[in-house]
Amino acid sequence: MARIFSGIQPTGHLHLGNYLGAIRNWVRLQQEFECLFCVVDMHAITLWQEPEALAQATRETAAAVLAAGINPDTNILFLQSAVPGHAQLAWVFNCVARIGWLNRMTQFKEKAGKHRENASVGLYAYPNLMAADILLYKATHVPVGEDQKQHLELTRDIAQKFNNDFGVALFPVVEPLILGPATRIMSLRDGTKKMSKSDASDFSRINLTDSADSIALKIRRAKTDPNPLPDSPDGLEGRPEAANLLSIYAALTDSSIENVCQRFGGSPFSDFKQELADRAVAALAPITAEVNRLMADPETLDSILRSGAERARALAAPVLDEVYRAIGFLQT
Ligand code: AQP
Repeated sequence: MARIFSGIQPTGHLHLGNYLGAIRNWVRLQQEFECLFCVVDMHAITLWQEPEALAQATRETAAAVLAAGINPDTNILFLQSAVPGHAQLAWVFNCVARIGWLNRMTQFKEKAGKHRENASVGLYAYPNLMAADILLYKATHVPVGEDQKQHLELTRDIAQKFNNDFGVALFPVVEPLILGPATRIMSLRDGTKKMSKSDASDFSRINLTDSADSIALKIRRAKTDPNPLPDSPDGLEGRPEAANLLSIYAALTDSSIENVCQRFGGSPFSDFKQELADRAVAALAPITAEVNRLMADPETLDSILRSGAERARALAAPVLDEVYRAIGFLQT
């Protein structure tokens, strides 16, 4: 059976982009695939995280995944740091991947910015850890957003090089799953930047923990342009904020941008924003309520994560044994 690995970083409040671009798809995928869902706290620390905030965001992320509808009995939901195999295999991959490969990763360049020399080694080696996350379970498919496609290519290169170097057929060729119409939700303040947990402005994103009033206010304040909505997608050329709001509406209503343009063409943004806020609140309110309920019961949440980690460790152990044998590590 095809196996899926998906990760999400506990770097802040989860937002509508994480929901529409990732978690909502995971909920659908759990019907068809054997799935591992991982809160990748080790990836999170490649950039500075306040320890208390990290712990809080880790629980909140797990709670949001559960609240969105992931079943922890039929899937495995766990914390990356609770399964040592991720770090162990990542070290092996640090020795398989080439520096030239990592130098080509655009996300490192974006995240390190001008202060490259000051970036953590972890941020640079991040794609090797991501390859380890996936290959530790011999996952066959990974649902990724556009921004992660390059890292997945690298995972394939690492798997292939390992297999060639050691003359084994240990790792599968991992396939990306790019799903749904809303693979990239943009910031509400700037339609050319993706909606992100770490954006300094809370008005740039709709958090899964926002109240109905706050969602409506953020949508009312979302940047637009002075023209009315177009009646076809062609009219969205050069209007990134309008395109973003329409694609959010399309994703929330499971319809196409064409249909949304036909429905709202000629309307002022004020009318459209009201409808959009209603749709967003209707989709998110049940999730928010469930996140709050789970956050008030950390024992249950932690016990779900503990059981997930145990099951993940059991899957990882034989793969790591195979890897160690192939390399020539003595198993005493
Ligand atoms: N704006 C987005 N639109 C669609 N999908 C998105 N994802 C993230 N932002 C958007 C998808 O959510 C999943 C988990 O992402 P992540 O938390 O591992 O890392 P990220 O992509 O770096 O997310 P953020 O919110 O932008 O976090 P920070 O600010 O910490 O970097 C992935 O499948 C991602 O594609």
